[in-house]
Amino acid sequence: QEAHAAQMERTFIAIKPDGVQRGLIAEIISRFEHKGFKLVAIKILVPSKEFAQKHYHDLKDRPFFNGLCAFLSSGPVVAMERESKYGRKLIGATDPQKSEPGTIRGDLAVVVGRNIIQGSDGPETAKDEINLWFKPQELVSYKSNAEKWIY
Ligand code: RTP
Repeated sequence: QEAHAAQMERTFIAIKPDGVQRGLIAEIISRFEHKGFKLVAIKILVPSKEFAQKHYHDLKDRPFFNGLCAFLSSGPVVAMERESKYGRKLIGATDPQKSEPGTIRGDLAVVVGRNIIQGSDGPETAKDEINLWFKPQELVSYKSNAEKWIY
């Protein structure tokens, strides 16, 4: 069981300032919780502009980079780490106009610059994002009995 937990893929998820200010924290968290993705870290913070630039460093050459970093640092963000492989399916396509109904963005967001949530796009970016946002002592390790029934 310990080995299983250690190997389980981890993903970083953040509810962006628009999701927090629209009062969607509980709605978004409940989607992951109901699916059965185990929460191992969570906190609320206002990221600095420099921190946002680090988080989005891959996009630094894109025309929307400055606006995106300004927006991420404009208010509280709820940062989470979960054990899950398929977070992106629940989140939906980057552009909410193209995300399927049933996904978080498809159901709750309208425009690409205000798509309420971010999730790692693969195991490598997940590791980088988790290291950027969380200290090791902020992660909890526990056995969820529900895993026996869901997975
Ligand atoms: P995320 O990292 O936020 O989950 O988003 P993603 O992988 O689905 O999309 P990515 O290409 O990494 O873009 C990061 C965020 O930038 C904003 N964006 N704006 N044309 C635009 O104005 C534009 N394109 C992307 C979105 O908020 C996207 O989530």
